[in-house]
Amino acid sequence: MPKVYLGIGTNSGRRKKNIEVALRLLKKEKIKINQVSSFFKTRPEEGVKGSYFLNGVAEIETELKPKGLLRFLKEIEENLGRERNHKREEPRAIDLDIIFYGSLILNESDLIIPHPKFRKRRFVLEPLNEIAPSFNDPVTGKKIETLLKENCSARL
Ligand code: PH2
Ligand code: MG
Ligand code: MG
Repeated sequence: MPKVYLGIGTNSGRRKKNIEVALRLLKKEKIKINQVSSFFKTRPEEGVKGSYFLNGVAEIETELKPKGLLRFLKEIEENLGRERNHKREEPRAIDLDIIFYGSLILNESDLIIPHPKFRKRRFVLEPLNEIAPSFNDPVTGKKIETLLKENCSARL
């Protein structure tokens, strides 16, 4: 089974609790959680309102195909109180994003893998570098540790 990396973010409600519940719900589907990174306190970026985020990543293995996994992640987000028509600038109890699905490259209107913005996001690269520094981004062929150095060191 491919190694799948999920970005996890929360900036409303009881953040730690939200993460615990999301991880518990993930295990209910045919999902094995291999590793979970530390969670970093980060400032909301890209115009999102509200106070600080807790951001981390998890490495999972699953028999679900990408679209099935996406559907399941949305279900968990809804279980945690996120509305279906959530506006992108509003705070969120939980946000679960597929960063990588093994070495798959997918470009569809409802799902792009690898996640199109992760290379610029320190709040993803930093925790990812903690659990998978040598993982290769299938699009650029670069390792996570390289992407982190290249894209985020100027803002250290
Ligand atoms: N997610 C976004 C936009 N901005 N900022 C932080 N710090 N953490 C996030 O997870 C995040 C964000 C879109 O989902
Ligand atoms: Mg997101
Ligand atoms: Mg999302």
